[in-house]
Amino acid sequence: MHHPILPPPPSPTTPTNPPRQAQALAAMNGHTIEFATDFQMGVTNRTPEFLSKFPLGKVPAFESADGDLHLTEGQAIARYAAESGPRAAQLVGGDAKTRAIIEQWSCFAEQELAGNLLPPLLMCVFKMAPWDEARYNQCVANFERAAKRVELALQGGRRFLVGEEITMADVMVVGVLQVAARFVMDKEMIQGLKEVERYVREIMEVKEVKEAFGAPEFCEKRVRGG
Ligand SMILES: N[C@@H](CCC(=O)N[C@@H](CS)C(=O)NCC(=O)O)C(=O)O
Repeated sequence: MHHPILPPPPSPTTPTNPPRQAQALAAMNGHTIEFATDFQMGVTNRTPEFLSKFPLGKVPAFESADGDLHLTEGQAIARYAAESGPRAAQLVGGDAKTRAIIEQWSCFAEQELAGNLLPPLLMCVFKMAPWDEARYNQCVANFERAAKRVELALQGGRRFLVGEEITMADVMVVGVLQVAARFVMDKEMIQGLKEVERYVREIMEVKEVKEAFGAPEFCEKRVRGG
């Protein structure tokens, strides 16, 4: 059903998760996302054909099978995958209040979790940004504060962020947390995030999530630069 123009799926260890999150959500609805295998960053996304569909030249970028829909912004692509199929009401919510809460977690995953995780990864893993200790410390502190918010939501052994079944909220949040676990959410930080650790492990056991993200890995010590 989906024929997106997307870069090849990033490995589960890269922070560019939106294609993986969409892949898991599409699979829950019985669909497969086809990834472009010949995508070359900085080349394919500069071609007139790509720019005519996606003027900003950014990825992830998605084209529907009928060619009628062109989307960028990972969150919107994931939402379309979640809404396209029999489990739509479960994944995005069956009423306005539930939909708003699930949307809140999706925004939170992108802005509070991914937004604070990305700068340290760009500095220390991808070496695409210069080392800046003050910024690194601030981002890690902001990330930890956001992760504590997830910890609070999971108190009492809750398995899902919203309701009693997996939703898009879990896929979006765990999509970022599992990358954080590999690089930033280390032994020291996880001491205060025991429910988060359990939750990430449990959600990553869900078949479609496991197929998209692989097995969870928790680092001993967070990456650093300098
Ligand atoms: N807000 C967008 C960000 C997408 C984005 O910044 N993509 C980068 C790669 S991770 C890109 O395509 N850069 C190419 C460019 O800036 O020309 C999303 O969440 O999908």
